[in-house]
Amino acid sequence: MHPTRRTILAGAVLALASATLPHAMAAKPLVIGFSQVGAESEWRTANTASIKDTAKKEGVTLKFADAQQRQENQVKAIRSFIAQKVDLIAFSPVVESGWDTVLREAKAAKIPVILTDRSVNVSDPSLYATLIGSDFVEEGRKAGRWLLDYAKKNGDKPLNIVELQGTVGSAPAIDRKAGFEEVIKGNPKLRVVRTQTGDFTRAKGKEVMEAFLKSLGKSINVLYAHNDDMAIGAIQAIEEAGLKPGKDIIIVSIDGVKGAFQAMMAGKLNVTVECSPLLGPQLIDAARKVVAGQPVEKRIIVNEGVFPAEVAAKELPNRKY
Ligand code: GZL
Repeated sequence: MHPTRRTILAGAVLALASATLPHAMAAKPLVIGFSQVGAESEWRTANTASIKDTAKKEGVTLKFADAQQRQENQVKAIRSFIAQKVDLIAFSPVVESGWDTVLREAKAAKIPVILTDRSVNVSDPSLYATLIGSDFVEEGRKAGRWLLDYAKKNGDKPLNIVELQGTVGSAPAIDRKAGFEEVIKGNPKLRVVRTQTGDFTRAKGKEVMEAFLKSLGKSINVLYAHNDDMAIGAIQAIEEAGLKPGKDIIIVSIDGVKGAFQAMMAGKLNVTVECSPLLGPQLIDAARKVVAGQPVEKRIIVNEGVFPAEVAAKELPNRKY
């Protein structure tokens, strides 16, 4: 074949290949295995929706597993993601401890891990790439500061506080308790007289508040709940006991879900400290960077506010969860 003709033909083949190549070699969608704590609260429902919606919008293949608040189910899910050779594993650890073994298996399989929402206690911090979530100690401090201010404005009389803790061993329960105590220890008239877990659910929050009321009755002045769902459950118990939530018993809570704003508008809750569940966009962004071998911050903090009852009606229309 004449050289010129051969050159033209080669050029045509190259042009055809390069026209089809991008399509044929289009990056395959990112595959993320996500193990979720469960569906225990309004907050969790909004967190799951944020992650699923963002994955869908971003063309990410999400393999999603609900652990029903059991660590063994999360470990099983992570092992299944390893077997499926996903590109990245992400999870919200139901409790802080007991993750070293399975995270070492992920590392051995060269699958990066991202923590969302809650942290873990591991011997080797390289077992996860980053933690995306709130500062729970600061959320506890904010709750404590609001109560200090309330006490000062109300004659600084002694206040008996009952506390509904989150899931035993979980980062939010440990840290929200620590932050709150750190602040209220500054006023000896504020005393936590009972503290027990309500496992972040409305049902358990109501059940434990009933027990508090049975043993302490009208001597309870304040309820500090580690999340709005337990506070809303407790509100039902307080009303069934013939007392006025938000008045006979001041209620301080955390999350900032719509149910809390509605309770504040009804005068039954006094303040909620925001804890944003809308972590989907930050998770997908960090996942793409980690898989591409780009550096990410070891700790990505979500910034949040405090919403007292006075602003509830104005703020509710702006709430996204
Ligand atoms: C906080 C999250 C907690 C919420 C609860 O980031 O882990 O778990 O405060 C949820 O509502 O159940």
